[in-house]
Amino acid sequence: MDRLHPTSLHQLPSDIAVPRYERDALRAGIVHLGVGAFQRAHLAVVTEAALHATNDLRWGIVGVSLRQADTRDALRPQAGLYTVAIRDAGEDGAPRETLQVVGNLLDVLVAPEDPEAVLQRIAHADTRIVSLTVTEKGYCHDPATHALRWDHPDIVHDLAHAAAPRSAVGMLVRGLQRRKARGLGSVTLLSLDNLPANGHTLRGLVLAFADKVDADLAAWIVAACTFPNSMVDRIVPRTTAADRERISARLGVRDAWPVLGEPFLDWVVEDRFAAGRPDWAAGGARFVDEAAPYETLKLRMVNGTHSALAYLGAMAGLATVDRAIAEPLLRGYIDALMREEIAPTLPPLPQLDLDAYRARLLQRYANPALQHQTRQIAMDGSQKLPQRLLGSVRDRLNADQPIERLALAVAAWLHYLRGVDEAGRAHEIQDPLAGALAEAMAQADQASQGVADAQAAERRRVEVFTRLTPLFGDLAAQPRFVAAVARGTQALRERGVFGTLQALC
Ligand code: CS2
Repeated sequence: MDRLHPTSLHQLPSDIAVPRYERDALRAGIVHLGVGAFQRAHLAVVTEAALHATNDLRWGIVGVSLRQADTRDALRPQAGLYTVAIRDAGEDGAPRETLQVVGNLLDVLVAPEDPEAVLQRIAHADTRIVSLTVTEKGYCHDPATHALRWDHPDIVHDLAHAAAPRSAVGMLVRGLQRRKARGLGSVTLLSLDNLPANGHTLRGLVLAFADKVDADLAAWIVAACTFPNSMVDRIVPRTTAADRERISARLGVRDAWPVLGEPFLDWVVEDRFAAGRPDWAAGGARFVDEAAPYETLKLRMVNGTHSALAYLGAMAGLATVDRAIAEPLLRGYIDALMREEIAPTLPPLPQLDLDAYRARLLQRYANPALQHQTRQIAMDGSQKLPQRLLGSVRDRLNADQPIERLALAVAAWLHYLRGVDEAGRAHEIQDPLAGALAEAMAQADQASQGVADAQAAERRRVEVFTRLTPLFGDLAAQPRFVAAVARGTQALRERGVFGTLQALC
């Protein structure tokens, strides 16, 4: 089978969308750090729509992988072309798939192999936007305070090695340092990660690092760069070998690196671009003055319930989100969690029909064609829980409102951290703080040992565990929080996921 490539595009069936702009004339206006599946199914798709709508050829993308070479190795032989498969199910439940070949990825650089090439790209005259999807842990910060972790090995390394940064923050600052030295103009730094105030957070981290390097550089960044906040939403599960086979068969040429996504896509972004931007509205982006209310809505409703579903589902042996949400008890819990405990904490969004948003979300989770793994979402809990669940907890405690369902989601994470599901199957805890979490768990178990009363012992355990301040911050000292999480962990251990949910109804 031929490979997907500009020279094989003419062989594709006519129902598959392909780039219609002059690809050879495309310039790299965007450098994207973290060129994973999410960026290729979101930013690149919206950018492709903008290119088709305007034919403004300044907006090609150069992707950067900060760790692995696999994306570059797969996409170079395809000259950067790849397929986006949008999947859902028809009325009969059978999977449906729409394919589009995206052409705006001009190159993929692999930072560990050639950091110089990445710095040169950031400091290139064509570059107007540097965007990022490096996941929560890629920011090397304390999730509770958003402060840069000066003790993070990559940050320590990057302060000492100006020419070969490893972290996203180090790469950005050293790249901007070159821009400044070359007398190049403004640039927008655009975080597309699931962090609250993602632009603002990135700005704080970049300026902290830059200030350590050179105070003039920090001042230059303040004057030359903008950091718009944004909310991004599209479910993008990991691509499997079976996906690659199926998509290649339909294309009639082999695509080694396609991505999948749901039909839903939302992107709300602050319109503060220092050096222009593509006409992303053509791809459905919404430009606003302030993204914060949309971010809170999305992080708490979508990501908060996603994590809850992931931990409870994985512990109950439910491998995918659609199977988990098909369980009436889990669906009822997630629905009530949104309706009763999360929705009341949300900032007002006058145009939003929250009931419709909730119903739509449950429908998105039920999409059987995505096969989104609960264990994939369960990763990196220490970096996710603060903005997904703990903000809602905090708001409700302050308002003196019940937190039973939110606390159960946190308890489900603790339950999951034991590393074995309810059927005794082991799972690996993938988390940048895995070591600290295991240690906190062991200390918690030890502290509860001498306590005779089961309830008091559980409270003691949770109390000791929640002393992990980078995560829990002030919640550690909140007796109502500790007690509610302890009721959850005890119930989960004694009655399992379904027994616990039954009792909650
Ligand atoms: C998920 C998100 O993996 C996860 O943690 O909750 O990636 C989620 O699918 C997206 O944020 C949806 O927009």
